[in-house]
Amino acid sequence: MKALRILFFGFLFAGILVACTGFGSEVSTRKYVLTSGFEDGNLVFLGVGGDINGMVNPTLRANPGETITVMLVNSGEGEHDVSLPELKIKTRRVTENGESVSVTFTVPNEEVDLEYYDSVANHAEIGMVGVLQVSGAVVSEQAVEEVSLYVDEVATQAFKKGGCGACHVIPGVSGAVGTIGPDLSEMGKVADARVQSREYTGSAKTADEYLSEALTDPNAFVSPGCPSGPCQGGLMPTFSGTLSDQEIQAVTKYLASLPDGAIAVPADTSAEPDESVVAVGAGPELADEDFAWAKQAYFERCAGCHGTLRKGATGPALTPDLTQSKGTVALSAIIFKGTTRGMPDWGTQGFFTQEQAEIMAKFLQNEPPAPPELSLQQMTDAWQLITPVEQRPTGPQTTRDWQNYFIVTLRDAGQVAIIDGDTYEIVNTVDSGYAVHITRMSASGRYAYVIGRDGRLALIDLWMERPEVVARVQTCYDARSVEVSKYEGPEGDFRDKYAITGCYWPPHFAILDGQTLEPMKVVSSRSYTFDSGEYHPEPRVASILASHYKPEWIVNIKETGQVWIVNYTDPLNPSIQMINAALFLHDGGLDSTHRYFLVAANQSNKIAVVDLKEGNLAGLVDVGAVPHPGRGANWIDPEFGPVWSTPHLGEASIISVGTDPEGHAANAWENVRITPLPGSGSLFIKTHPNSQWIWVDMTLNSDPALARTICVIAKADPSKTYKCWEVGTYGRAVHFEYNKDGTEVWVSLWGDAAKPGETGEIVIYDDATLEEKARIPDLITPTGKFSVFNTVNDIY
Ligand code: DHE
Repeated sequence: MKALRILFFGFLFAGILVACTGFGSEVSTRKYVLTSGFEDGNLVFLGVGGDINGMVNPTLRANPGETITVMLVNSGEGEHDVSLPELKIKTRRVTENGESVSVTFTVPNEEVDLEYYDSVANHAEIGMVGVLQVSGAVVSEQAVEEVSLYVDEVATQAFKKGGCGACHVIPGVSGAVGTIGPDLSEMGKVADARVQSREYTGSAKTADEYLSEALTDPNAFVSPGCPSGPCQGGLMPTFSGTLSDQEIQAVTKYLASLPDGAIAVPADTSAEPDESVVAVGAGPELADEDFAWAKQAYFERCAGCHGTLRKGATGPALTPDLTQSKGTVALSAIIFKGTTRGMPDWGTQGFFTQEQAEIMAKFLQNEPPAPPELSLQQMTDAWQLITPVEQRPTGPQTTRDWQNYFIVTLRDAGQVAIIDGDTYEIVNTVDSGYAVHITRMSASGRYAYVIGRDGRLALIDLWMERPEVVARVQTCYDARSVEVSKYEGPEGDFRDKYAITGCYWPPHFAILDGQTLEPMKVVSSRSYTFDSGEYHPEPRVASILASHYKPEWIVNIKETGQVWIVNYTDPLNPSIQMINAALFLHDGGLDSTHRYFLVAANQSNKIAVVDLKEGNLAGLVDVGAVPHPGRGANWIDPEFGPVWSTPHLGEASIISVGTDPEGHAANAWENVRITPLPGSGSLFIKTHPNSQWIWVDMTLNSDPALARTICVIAKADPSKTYKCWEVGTYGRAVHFEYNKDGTEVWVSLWGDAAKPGETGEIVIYDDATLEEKARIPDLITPTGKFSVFNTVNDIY
């Protein structure tokens, strides 16, 4: 295969040599070949062949008085030259892909360091600059196998230009360690086998044609072999417009040569990049208005998974040292099309245009802007007590069964609807924070606490005839969780006394007066990772749960992997017990006895179990890819006894963990059962002690039909799904909630706020028969629904 490549590029090189200038009559004893390229988002010179092969802005060496040749080959990234100002040398510009120029000259007869650079535009400023070192220590000749090395160079540069390493493992290409698409290490062999296989749907007859087709018409055949299962159609972009014909041919030839023709990666650019030494250049330029748009869109769509400082958690880290090598093309394809591992397809869903996906891709290659902090005083200054406690009702003013209210998130309206669970009437709709996330109830059930992603918290009094917001506060700029004090026992009665908010940014939690929301205390979660003890500047506060056992909150610190047990008996001086658990703690719930708290460490593929009575880690359970339980589901497995279940974002299954260390000791904190689902992308699962079913969604599946499909599993036969069906004809089915007596299940159909008739609705099912009972139509993007009674009592 190597020979083939040499033949192919022999033609090209004939052209290059004809184009060379400057050899003149001098006899050169040393030749260096440079090409233009990108490294970490910067334009650079790359060494080709010999000792400098693959090196960025290589140091060229010569003996004093030696005559050497420097050749520059344009790899397609604009116009370039080579200048050595001290020697008054400046080559002509190479403007076309593959065009070359060379210059032969005699270096000074003394030891000296001479700068060489590209004098075109600001290329030197942004990275194309190196040193020619004249020193008596250089003796050996620099032999350049020009032809074959240049072939590889075109291919590796094209891989970088296309950002292929963001999704694929590509031997010989530094930093190409992506796990979204197939591993290309043996692509030559694979392509040979594919064209002959029955499953192949494209029109190629040879391996080369197959590879070329994969680059120019990737949907002709979608590979079954991605790391997390079959690859997703439509994700791989076409490179027809991005790479030149010559580059596509080089890439094709290189891939066809694998595994035997793999280039050895130079020692200083190993395939597993050492993050501590990766140089970060300036990211691609963005106009001010594009930067401002991307900053806001990142906060709204991306920060939740990737972090405000982009250090990663539910989604991977997106700091420039990692994104620049992926490049704009690959990043925008991922942003637009999503991945099977849970990254939403923002473009296909209509949230970003292709152009906006590119702007976001460029934004991600720049340093994240520093977000502001928020002090207790600032929280207090903005706090609003709308109806003081003494002006509120002293008993329920309504004749409705307010404990059977559902507080329904209307996500994109920034509101919640309070819906009567008996009559399905909307009792009131109130404004809350931007993109409302969750609601929790006070221990008596009287108050609902609604938190938006923007950290705005609204307190609603459900005793009012028409429930209204009685207080507001903002304790974060980016938040996901709120909880209340629920304990009543020998240590005191703390019901309805305090509230706590958990913030993504700034990374802290805040303790508030439960009846007025007056800020009382703020505690930073910035700390050190539990395992390696590394400082983390942004450990976000994920789920928070109130213990029924003690006056304590269970506060999950995502990036440091610790569960903090916060005792609130003295909220101004709270004591915190730190329990080491697992990195990337996210969402979770209690077991049926309320003694144990089970929390998903989502990117660690684990469930951590905390014993709230003993205050220690009871277990750590290995589960599938990216578990996402919501609060999970508690039920009795016919074979394994009491279990708690979670579905996954990253794989098509539910797993069940044994939760009864006394009655079923052998199963306790073990992954005892896997129930397959028709697709991945699940967000929520739910059941009720009175129900024979477990309900599960697949909200983030990239197949629109599966995204609006829900399934039920019979507790009597949990080895498979009992029934799956589409909840509607548009949108995504998400989140379940039971009514107070456990006879009905409410499911949200999450639509598009901009499409009248398809904005969203709630679909209500009879839990016994699974028959649809009613729909509450024309709601704006309903997502979570929280029954007052079930939320107070942690029934799920
Ligand atoms: Fe949520 C719960 C975080 C995306 C709807 N979500 C939670 C909790 C956390 C969290 C930490 C647990 C709170 C608790 O129990 O105290 N959610 C995040 C994210 O970081 C993430 C992945 C990305 C983001 O940018 O926010 C995310 N969540 C979503 C959504 O896209 C959902 C479907 C719609 C939305 O609001 O944007 C969504 N999350 C929910 C709901 C719950 C929730 C409905 C409560 C479930 C329950 O039954 O308790």
